[in-house]
Amino acid sequence: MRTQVGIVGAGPAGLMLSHLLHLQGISSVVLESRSRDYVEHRVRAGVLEQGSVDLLRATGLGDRLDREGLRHEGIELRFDGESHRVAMTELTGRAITVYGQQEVVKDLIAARLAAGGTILFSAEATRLSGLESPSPVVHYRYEGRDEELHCDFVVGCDGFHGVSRSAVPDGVLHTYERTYPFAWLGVLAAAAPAVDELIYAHHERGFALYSMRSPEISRLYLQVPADEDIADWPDERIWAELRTRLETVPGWSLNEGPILEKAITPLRSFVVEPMQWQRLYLAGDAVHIVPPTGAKGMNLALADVALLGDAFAAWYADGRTDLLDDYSRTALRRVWRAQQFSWWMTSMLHRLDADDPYEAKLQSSALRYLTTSPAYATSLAENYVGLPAV
Ligand code: RFL
Ligand code: PHB
Repeated sequence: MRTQVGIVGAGPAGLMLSHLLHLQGISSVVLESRSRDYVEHRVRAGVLEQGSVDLLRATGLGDRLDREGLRHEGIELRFDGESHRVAMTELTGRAITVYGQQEVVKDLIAARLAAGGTILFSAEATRLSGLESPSPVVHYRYEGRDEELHCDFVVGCDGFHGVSRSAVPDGVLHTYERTYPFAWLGVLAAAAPAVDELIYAHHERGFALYSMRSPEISRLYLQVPADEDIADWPDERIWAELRTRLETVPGWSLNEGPILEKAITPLRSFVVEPMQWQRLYLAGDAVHIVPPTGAKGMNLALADVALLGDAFAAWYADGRTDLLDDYSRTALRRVWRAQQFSWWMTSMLHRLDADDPYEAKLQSSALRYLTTSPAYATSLAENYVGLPAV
């Protein structure tokens, strides 16, 4: 098979890139190791920055998002038995939209298939070759056979565990990373959200987050130790811990309901530089991971491929290489802003070291400062809703 741009991975990055290329008249094929059903039902991110919403609308994907997405103009911080609102829209003029990642993925798949695009599901890329030539190849397994996808460029959008990054020879890439001694236990519950806005709660037993997906579905997270086993968390224990960490304000209680799904995700900060080698471009979680506290992962993936869409358009329209050459440098500016913001939010809100009361005092002071200083709160708000330029 031959196409102009070969894309590995049908997450938000790969699918959005294929959609953007199609709008520019550039052909692409997306290879995805999982089934369509699997990627459409994988519960992950939920917060779209203003810039991501603008991109989805501008490329014809705004209809269901505008009908079902929940626009939020603030977030709540809970700590020391108090509750404070960060009025994001008042402070920045911008807002976030709560709309599940799997809904973005469904909308993108539907748009690509309606336009006659090719997404091969259950097609696992096994290796890349010829990246230094004008015609690189993605080798993949499909329906029990070894196949080849020949293209002008390969874009690795295959997430943290994908194969694309490892096609770059040793010594080229630099890795920057941080692991945290805790993870998030995330649950999806058939319970009406008890609030209109997200609650980020700092508690001596650990961080908790109250989010949602719709007027009927809540999405909740608990900080747990990094090596925690989900089998040790029956539903009753999860609800009890959520109540302890979130019901800290007099007269407020959460709504409980059947837990539809639960999983534990480790927290990690990770960046690989540069994001390109020869004819291979890397985007999204394949080259950078942020802890979810800043809600940046999916937004960064979309921002990467927005740059790539313009860069390939310039190359195919008039042979311009400047945008392709600048891709890594330009993308990394936003990536590092999100890294710092996500690390800062994570450090401020989680229980770090139980034996270090000094850390806990710093956290309380930072949280209190956010509630008294518009300048500090604006810094949080403008990063959270997404900076137009970085
Ligand atoms: P994805 O979504 O991981 O997609 C990669 C795809 O590549 C496929 N693949 C392969 N396909 C073919 N051949 C191979 N060899 C392959 N290897 C892998 C995989 O099956 C997959 O379909 O990466 P992408 O597109 O870069 O998107 C990144 C986002 O998914 C990720 O950053 C976010 O989910 C992170 N994240 C959040 N981001 C936000 O912006 N806001 C949030 O509120 C937010 N909350 C979260 C999150 C991630 C979480 N988890 C579970 C990691 C909350 C959680 C709990
Ligand atoms: C979510 O709704 O899944 C969510 C919201 C905010 C975050 C992370 C995840 O910071």
